[in-house]
Amino acid sequence: MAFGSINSYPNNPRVFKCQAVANLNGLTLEDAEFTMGVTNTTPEYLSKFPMGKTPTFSSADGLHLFESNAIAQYIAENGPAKDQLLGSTPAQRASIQQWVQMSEGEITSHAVTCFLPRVGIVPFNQATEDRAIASLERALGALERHLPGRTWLASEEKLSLADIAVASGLVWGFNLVLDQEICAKYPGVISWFHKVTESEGVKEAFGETKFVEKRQPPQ
Ligand SMILES: N[C@@H](CCC(=O)N[C@@H](CS)C(=O)NCC(=O)O)C(=O)O
Repeated sequence: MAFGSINSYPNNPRVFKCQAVANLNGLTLEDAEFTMGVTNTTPEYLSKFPMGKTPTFSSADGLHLFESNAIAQYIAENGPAKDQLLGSTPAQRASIQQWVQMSEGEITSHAVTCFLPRVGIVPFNQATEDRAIASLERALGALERHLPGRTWLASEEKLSLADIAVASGLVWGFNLVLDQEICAKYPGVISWFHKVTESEGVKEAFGETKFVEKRQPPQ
């Protein structure tokens, strides 16, 4: 029996994160029937997920969650990889949370700014995109300073939810705007990203990340 179901459009990096955690815990997630802009505006959906956004999660025993990091945390709590993913001491758990929260506020939100005009949801604005790329580079710089001497972001021995969340935040960035010229400045981040996304359980969820050669404004 599936552990729960996810509502989302296809190829959503926020779902890759949840699926990777499920894989590491040996849990199955189902894809619910979902059409963006339709399903998430229905009274039934809004009664369970009041923001009307995606991804959302319903567990087999009736828990409904929105916010992808809360979903990933809940899935992480429910299996043998719990301590690896979330930490087993207060210090480890706080360090992992630090990166999980950083991934949404400092990475994913700026990557989304670059994604939306490319799928026609908002008009393209060069100044807005430049600010988003500068913010993404600030986060890349932080990661590049943090990684030397480390294999994983938050725990010494093993990949944790910190690595999975930050890597998922970077996917749209690498797909769309963090091109070869930018990536060349952050070799430590690129090598860590490959290590995360080639790890057992993560690679099946993320698939192959396409890196943009030269960023272009949307056509
Ligand atoms: N912080 C939320 C962000 C969710 C989010 O903004 N989802 C977008 C799609 S990527 C959405 O549903 N947008 C629809 C809307 O804003 O109405 C999370 O991590 O789940």
